[in-house]
Amino acid sequence: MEKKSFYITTPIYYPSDKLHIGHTYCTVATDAIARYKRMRGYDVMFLTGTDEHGQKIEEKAKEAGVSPQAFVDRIVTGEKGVKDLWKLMNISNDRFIRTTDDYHVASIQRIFRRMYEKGDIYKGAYKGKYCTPCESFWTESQLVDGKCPDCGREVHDAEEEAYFFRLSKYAKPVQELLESGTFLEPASRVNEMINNFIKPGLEDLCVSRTSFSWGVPVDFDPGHVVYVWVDALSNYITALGYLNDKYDDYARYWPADVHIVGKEIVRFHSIIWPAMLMSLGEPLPKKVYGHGWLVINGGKMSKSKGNVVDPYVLADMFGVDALRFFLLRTFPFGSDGNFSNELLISTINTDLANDLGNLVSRTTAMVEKYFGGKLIAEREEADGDAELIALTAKVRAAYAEQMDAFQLHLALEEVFSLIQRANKYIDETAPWVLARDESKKPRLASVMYNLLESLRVALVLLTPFMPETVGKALSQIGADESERSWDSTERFGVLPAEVQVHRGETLFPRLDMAKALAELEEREKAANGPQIKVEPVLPEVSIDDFARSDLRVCKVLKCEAVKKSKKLLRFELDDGTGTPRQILSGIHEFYEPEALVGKTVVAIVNLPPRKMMGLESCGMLLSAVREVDGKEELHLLMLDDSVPAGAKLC
Ligand code: ME8
Repeated sequence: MEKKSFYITTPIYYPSDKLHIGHTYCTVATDAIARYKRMRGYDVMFLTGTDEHGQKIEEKAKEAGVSPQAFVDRIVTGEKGVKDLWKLMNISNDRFIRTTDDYHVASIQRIFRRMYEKGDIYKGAYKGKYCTPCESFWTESQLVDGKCPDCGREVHDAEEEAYFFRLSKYAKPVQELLESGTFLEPASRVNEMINNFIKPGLEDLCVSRTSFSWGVPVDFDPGHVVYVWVDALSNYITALGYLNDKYDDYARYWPADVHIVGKEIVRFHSIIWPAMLMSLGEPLPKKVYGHGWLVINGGKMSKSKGNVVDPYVLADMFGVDALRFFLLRTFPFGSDGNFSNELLISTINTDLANDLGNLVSRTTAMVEKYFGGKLIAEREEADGDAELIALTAKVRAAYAEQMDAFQLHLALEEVFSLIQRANKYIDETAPWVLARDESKKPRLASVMYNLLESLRVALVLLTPFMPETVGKALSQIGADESERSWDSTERFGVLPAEVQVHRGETLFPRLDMAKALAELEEREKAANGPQIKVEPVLPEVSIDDFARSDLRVCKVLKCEAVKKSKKLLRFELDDGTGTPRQILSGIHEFYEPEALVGKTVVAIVNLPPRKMMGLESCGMLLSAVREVDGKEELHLLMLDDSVPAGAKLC
């Protein structure tokens, strides 16, 4: 029988900075759902990727002094970049799209043209506030005190030619879509969309810009680039081969079963995206699920607030699976969750070390101790077994229901109710008492078997959340491949009667809260390194302009503090001309004058002379200056003493 398809996506990430734990949360959640669906026998397509165009990226690249493509390449494919992070987090995406991929760019041009030819895109004028020095358009609401939010300078009214998408035309069908069935979940987001965006009136959307160039060019009107959201949203179909030859899966997977997205981009996915698809005459996705944010002390993580949490540090210290588990067990998927290191450590201790880890280690230890690792075939059932067996079946069914509704934390809650019940079953049956009496061996074997079986079912259900560790635990309890599938959990009693356990390493060691917090702080500090403020690269100068600066090697003949000045040092330098040169330099707070005599330094010698504290300075010494952790550091440029005075720098 042909498998049913299941197409699931995450948002494609802006590679404007390194990804943090909030991004990781979304992708790990999507991964758990994708793994669950595969386990249930679906033909899954799980797509993620990066959204690489737009003004923000163009500006960041400029600041970094590299091309936009080089800038995004570093964040997407470079060390500890997006792709590395997903590999580390064991993300099982089937495809990874970059919006700078050629096939995607070509599809976007065709999509734009199709909507234009249909009459849904037309040419108009984009009105806004323009900051001339920054060459940026702003909307009224983006201004800060009526000024440019980037440079704080005056802005003026301006217009630029732009294309518009007739979003207004689709207001009614989009509203009907939002109100019908379960297109948008959680249901609370539906009213938010209707009241905040549809009811006030949907305006046509500006879908091209001419004031920057890092985007997909409109092929029939070159100076325009396609609005980044039109480009980004379309990734969900271009990655399947829509209007391109790269892939051929559109018929197989579209419409998507679910787009998993963060709450702030629900608007784009539940209003603009369906309207675009209606315009293209394509089927609509079956569902958009808007998850909440991970917040810190109630506020969103952001680099400017300095409160972003680095997933690399957490995964390295606690393990990938513990981190995946924590994210999905702790925070209800549809709501915001307050992230803290304390919560992470206590969840690992309570659920993983105490409940799950203990159950695995106690059970395997007892099978080893009482049966040499291999159970005997004779069994003796007793009252109390039926309840554990019935609970196992109930948990499996409830888990499936919650997973199908993307209530990942509730699905885990179910599994843990079984794990806790199994731990209690150990206390109730007291195997150590049964073990004292040889005639109770069949009963003891039965208790052990029931524990292994309920544990096996719990572990299979945990597989989408912690694939690595669960695999190890299933090996410890002697489950082979055929005893790890979803179908194998339908029935209690699948493990062979004489199952062989292999006690192994402790899966989740208990953590000491204070020690773990202190170590984490150290690791975070080490990972961040000193905060060095990097100045943006200045605009280009010609080689001729540069060559007009006369930079020379000088030897320090004399150096002394200038009287009544805290900062100034007076240098007498041999610049190779035979006449000593006097230069004043404000570096006393960084150097004692005696220490500099005899050093080989570099000066620019063709600056106009300048008077300071009554003394003439003929040039300037070169230093390397940087701000580290908010404090200025200065290093006078010094060369090897073998370089002679008067040598020119070029
Ligand atoms: O929005 N907690 O990209 P993005 C939970 N390129 N989720 C968070 C989060 C947090 N603290 N911070 C960010 C974009 N996210 C677009 C998407 S899709 C066609 C284009 C989530 O890198 C955020 O909600 O800014 C969003 O869903 C995702 O990370 C990507 O954010």
